[in-house]
Amino acid sequence: MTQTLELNFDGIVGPTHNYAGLATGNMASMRNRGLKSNPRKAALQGLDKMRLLMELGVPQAVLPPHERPYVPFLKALGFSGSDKAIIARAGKENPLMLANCSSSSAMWAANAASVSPSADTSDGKVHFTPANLFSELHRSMEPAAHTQILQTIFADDQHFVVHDPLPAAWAMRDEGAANHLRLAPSHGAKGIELFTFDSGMPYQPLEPPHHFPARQSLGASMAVRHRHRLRKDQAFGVQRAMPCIDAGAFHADLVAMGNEDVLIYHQQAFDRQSIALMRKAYHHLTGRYPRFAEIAEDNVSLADAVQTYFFNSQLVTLPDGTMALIAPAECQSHPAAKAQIDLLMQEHFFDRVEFVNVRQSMLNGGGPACLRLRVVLTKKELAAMHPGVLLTPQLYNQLTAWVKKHYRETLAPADLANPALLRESRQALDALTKILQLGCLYEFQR
Ligand code: SUG
Repeated sequence: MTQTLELNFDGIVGPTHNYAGLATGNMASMRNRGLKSNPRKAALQGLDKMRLLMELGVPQAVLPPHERPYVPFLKALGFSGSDKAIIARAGKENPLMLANCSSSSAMWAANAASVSPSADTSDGKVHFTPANLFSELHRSMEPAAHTQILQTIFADDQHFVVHDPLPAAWAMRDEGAANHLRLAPSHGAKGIELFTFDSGMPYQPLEPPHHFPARQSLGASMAVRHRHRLRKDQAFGVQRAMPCIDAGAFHADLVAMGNEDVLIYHQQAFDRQSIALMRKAYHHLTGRYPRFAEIAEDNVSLADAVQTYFFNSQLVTLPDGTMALIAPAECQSHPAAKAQIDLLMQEHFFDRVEFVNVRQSMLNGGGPACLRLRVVLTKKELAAMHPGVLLTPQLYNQLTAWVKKHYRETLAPADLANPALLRESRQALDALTKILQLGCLYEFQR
């Protein structure tokens, strides 16, 4: 059995999952604003994806949802009175702010943090930098809770360093692992880490021709590399081509995916020079060449990629060393995406494909890969983390029963103002901390 593995931490969808149209530049979020959601279905779809991975032999863990609606934020804006009264008043006076405070967006764990495995860091520890998620108001409420949760799970400072998020400033805007790729001969070997960024200069504001926000800064990408103590020849900043962002690919994981020595990317994702640099650096470090698959615009257009979330598939290593693609069901019914998957499989970029239905998340612009944070751990490091969040068949059963007990089947935007939702959500999260043995994680519990 291999001494190093990759653990996928999926965010559990929260009880307030809804469609508020909050994310500028995220086509699905903008298009589906105001739809009724089904939080129960959303959470069960997420758990089913996790079970699939577990059954394939890919280690799986969970991250708990954050406290929502997040009353402390409304208090900071001047709302006062009892928590119930604050929710009711915010619903009447500022429903958009209430929607921001009620988003279940912490479920997209790929935005929780950037992670560097101990094989890459000069102090031999696993480093985490929780993302500051500065670009979107509803997501800017996540970093403190992500930090606390990661500190709780990875508390052992002999093996782990959980940094603070970068300063919350436009020049340091950071969206975590969704913009981070790693190439290595195997999970446990030294690899090169690619930090993609969206703006040309560290302190450059949004340039006029681009109408959607560029959510990852060069400043953040540089700072994370320094903090994680990555060697110069093992860490690179790669600029993402701007047309991607305006086409709706607001994170790099909508135009590229990788695993071990494989990188599959859209023709328009990166410039030629960066691709050549990655190849050279990989060869220099490992003595081998990585396997790159460039997907032509004629095969899967950027628009198709954004519509199907083709690149938001999870490429994972199975216990026998082969690779599987965990692709959104939307790719199965899309002729161009399906044909491209078949072709990549024929060319042995992966050996198996599984299509997963995460439709409730997809309607908010989050595919299979958005829902998970990859953490490469040695067996020793695995033994040092909090075990309560590791998915087992028993925990899967407990969590599905918990969702069925606590989650609503429909949630319309107006329901967010109902104080009963606050009570239900807190009851659910309180019960979850017991299931996952996480102690008093939430502010309302203290
Ligand atoms: O930040 N959607 C998320 C989706 C994140 C996807 N993550 C990755 N690509 N890794 C976002 O845009 C929508 C919320 C709403 O509109 O209600 C939202 O936040």
